[in-house]
Amino acid sequence: MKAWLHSFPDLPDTVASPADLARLELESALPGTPCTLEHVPAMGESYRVEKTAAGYTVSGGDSGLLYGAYALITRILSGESVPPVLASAPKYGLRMVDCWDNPDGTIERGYSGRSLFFEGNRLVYDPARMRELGRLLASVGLNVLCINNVNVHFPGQLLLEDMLPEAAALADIFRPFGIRLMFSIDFSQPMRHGIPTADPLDSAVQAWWKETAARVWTAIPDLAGFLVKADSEGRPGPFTYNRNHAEGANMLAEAVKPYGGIIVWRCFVYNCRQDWRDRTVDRPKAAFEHYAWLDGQFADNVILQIKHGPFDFQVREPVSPLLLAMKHTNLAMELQLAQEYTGHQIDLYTMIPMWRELFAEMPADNIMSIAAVSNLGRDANYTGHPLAAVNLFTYGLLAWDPDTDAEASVSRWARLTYDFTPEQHRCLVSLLLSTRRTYEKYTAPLGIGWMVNPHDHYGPNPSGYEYDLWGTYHKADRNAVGIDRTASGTGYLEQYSADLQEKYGDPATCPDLYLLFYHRLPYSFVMKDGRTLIQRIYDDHFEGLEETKALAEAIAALPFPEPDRAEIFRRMELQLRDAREWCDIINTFFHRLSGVPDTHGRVIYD
Ligand code: GCW
Repeated sequence: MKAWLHSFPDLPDTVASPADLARLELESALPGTPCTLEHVPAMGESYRVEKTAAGYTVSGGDSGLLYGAYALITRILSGESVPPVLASAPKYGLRMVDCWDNPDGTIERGYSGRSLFFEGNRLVYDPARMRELGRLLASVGLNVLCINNVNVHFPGQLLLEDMLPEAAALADIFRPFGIRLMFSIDFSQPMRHGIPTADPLDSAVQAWWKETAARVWTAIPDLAGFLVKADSEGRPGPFTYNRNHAEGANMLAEAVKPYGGIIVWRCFVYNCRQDWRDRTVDRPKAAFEHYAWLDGQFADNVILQIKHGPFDFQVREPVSPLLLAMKHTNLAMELQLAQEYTGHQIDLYTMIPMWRELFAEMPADNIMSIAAVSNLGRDANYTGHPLAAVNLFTYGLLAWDPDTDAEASVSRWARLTYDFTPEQHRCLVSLLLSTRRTYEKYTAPLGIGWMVNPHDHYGPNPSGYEYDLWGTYHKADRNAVGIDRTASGTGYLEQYSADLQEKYGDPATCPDLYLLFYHRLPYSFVMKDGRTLIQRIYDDHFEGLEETKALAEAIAALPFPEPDRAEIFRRMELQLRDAREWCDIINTFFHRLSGVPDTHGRVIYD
């Protein structure tokens, strides 16, 4: 079993550089194929692989050589033909994986076991597993790993204080893989050191961060930077001192600048203490309102990291208007591999079709970097569900090249993981590509989002958040459902350009799958295909359940090797149970409210 390179030989712990590693990997993966490496430092991360009479010549800069080696290895092992010249450069500078790992070994929104990096409030790890992880990430071109949760509570802060030697040793392990570490920091951290404030304009605060940066970069000279969640869901930030986020981020940026460090500043700022009675606040508007006016005011070494949609990693959201608005600021788009709202790595959910849709709405040049919340954990297969690894793999390819084709990349992962016949392979790829739509059908309808159990975010609960503080309401009543976000409603749509306002503003032209994100509509609303809104809701849910049954049958017919087989089947059973629960609860919810029967007379439980 190839298992996407897990089963490769363990790497020696003495690898000096990406070039050395490239040589080792080529020798062990392609024995008997002579490969020559040409180190061209100016090529940086880019590579060129050329077929020669005897074998291949791989040229590239430091990590370019390694990426070239993996490009060749993964193509050959997946049975793809290698063109005479294979040359590539990454589109985005920082291709980040953000782990939400806590020092006590738990992972916030983690579904693959405990942390790979922490236990008992210490940084402890298995070096052999770290090398294996380095190989997985580098083999798809990922180059930054933030190891700790953006929610930095004490003792997470100790990373900068007394876990630095262990962190430096970890950075040494990842360095030959072209991977740099990043740390999440707590904006109020100076206050643990006798400074009475964290005001970014206070000179003692500024001096503390400068000294800290000097200490941290002395220990880890190539640390990529700091990741900051400020004024978000209770985390401290500049608002406490009446400072804006440019003032906060720029202060940190100045401290890390001498070392080439970057401040990645998250824009997940909204009122998480909203009164559901208050109709004047519409949560998706928040990020744009907080940041768009600051465009052009951030230092060069600040990157604003913006979640892909205006809410929070729902199954379907429009592209965040902030990603389209800030033309004079370095931006990173944040995706989420961890399946927080997409089935907890129990339900099958292949993400690349969704990511392709995002890029169809947003020019790839709008961003300079890309990040994804990790789906990794200490489980032997790293991603809990064996098939969830496809999301890490395809994310890497997309972060390198946003034009990456969904089917081709899923297909490469499948070939690198399972030895199937061509027919079985085609079946697996098409199943994986279908899973996002299936999940979307049986969960909250037509872009409305949420409807999950509060807090853990798994399973249906149509009004679980309806009278809560989080700003995620559907306002379903006996006549209608949804929130009007056009100019006549909350005005959210006005954060977009005129052409998008036109496309989404009229329910007659708004694509069906976004209808209830933008509009409040009566159940009798007639959709483009002639069905009523309520009938469409019922149909989608019944279809989602039927598709899941078919998925389970097709998956059962594929010869997955153990231990994957047992794990895949076990989770498929749970997905089937949950899809049924979703289908019946959502249909019953809308049927009870509307009183409208299903035109096909299928069973809806009252
Ligand atoms: O959706 C919320 C999650 C939190 C997470 C937060 C964020 C790390 O439920 O668990 O906190 O997003 O992105 O900061």
